Amino acid sequence: MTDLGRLEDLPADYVAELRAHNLVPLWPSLRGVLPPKIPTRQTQATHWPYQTIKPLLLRAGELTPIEKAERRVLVLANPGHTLEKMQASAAMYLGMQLLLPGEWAPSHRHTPNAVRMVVEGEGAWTTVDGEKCPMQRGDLILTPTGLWHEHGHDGTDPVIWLDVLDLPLAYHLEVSYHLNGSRQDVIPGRGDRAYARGGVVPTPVFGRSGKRYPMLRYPWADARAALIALASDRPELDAVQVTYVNPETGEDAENILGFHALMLRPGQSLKLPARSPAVVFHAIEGRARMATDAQAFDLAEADTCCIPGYTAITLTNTSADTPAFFFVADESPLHRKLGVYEVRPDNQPHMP
Ligand code: GTQ
Repeated sequence: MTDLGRLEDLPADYVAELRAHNLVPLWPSLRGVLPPKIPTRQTQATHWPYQTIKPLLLRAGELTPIEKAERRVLVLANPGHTLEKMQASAAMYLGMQLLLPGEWAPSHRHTPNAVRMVVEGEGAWTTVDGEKCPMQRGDLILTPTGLWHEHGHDGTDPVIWLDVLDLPLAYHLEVSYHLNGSRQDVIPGRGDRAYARGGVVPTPVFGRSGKRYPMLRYPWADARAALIALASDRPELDAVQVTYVNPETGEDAENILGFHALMLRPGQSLKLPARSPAVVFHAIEGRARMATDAQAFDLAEADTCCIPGYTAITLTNTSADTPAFFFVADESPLHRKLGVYEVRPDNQPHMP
């Protein structure tokens, strides 16, 4: 590859004149923006242990009343992007949110898509678009773009959940904003009950709901049962994984980020090929050793980590007698829509 001309090779007065006219020569920066074979990634493999987050989040509960926070969240910020950017990867934002008994996080809606993965505690609920979704550990609750949502808590102990948003993307695209609303009227009916059986969807005489988001709550009990059935029916299957989809269309549950649940059999070591999207793993039950070519760490129960794109991953269940279950969030729907989704089983470029 020929070396391209540098900025220093140009006369200073020429560069100054270009700049004065808001012009920049491409060639000194061409390799920077189009690097050979593999993109430059700011995202660093980062591990956020729950035992570190939890006491600090409970402290936030003492320091800042909900009225002063609106959403009491500690953001899981990737140092590779600088902490101020509050992003886990190029498109993903992660936050750990605390709601104390009796508190209410008022109704709002915004352009970024969000989901909640419930980590700990009983008695909280999120009302989304009029549907009151109970929050139990491991449940996935969607709050897609534009839908009103508010959180409340009728239980006796703190409730903590993980928020995953495509906020960095929306912010970068200059489309991120919110609207405040008033307490929603709860409309009877629950998508997680109506769509409780895969392959069987409600069909009133005049046709299906046609709703873009017919199912807002995905109970952990059902996803877990699906994984256990899959593992026992398909002993040869390496990646025991399910994807959270729209039960009417089979498409990804949300437009930008993809959501999955993954099971590792006792003692299983799973090799995941390098893929273009960054990935977030959150341990719902059990634990695992997470390894890339560059580093390794142990994910304990309720821990969360982020791995940059184009990175091969080996996940090992360190328990010899119990399965481990993970919530997985990634940027794959976005990459597919953009036509840049790529798998590199041999670590070589496979440009689509
Ligand atoms: O619960 O609606 O972590 O609006 C960031 C922004 C949570 C929420 C976050 C939000 C929310």
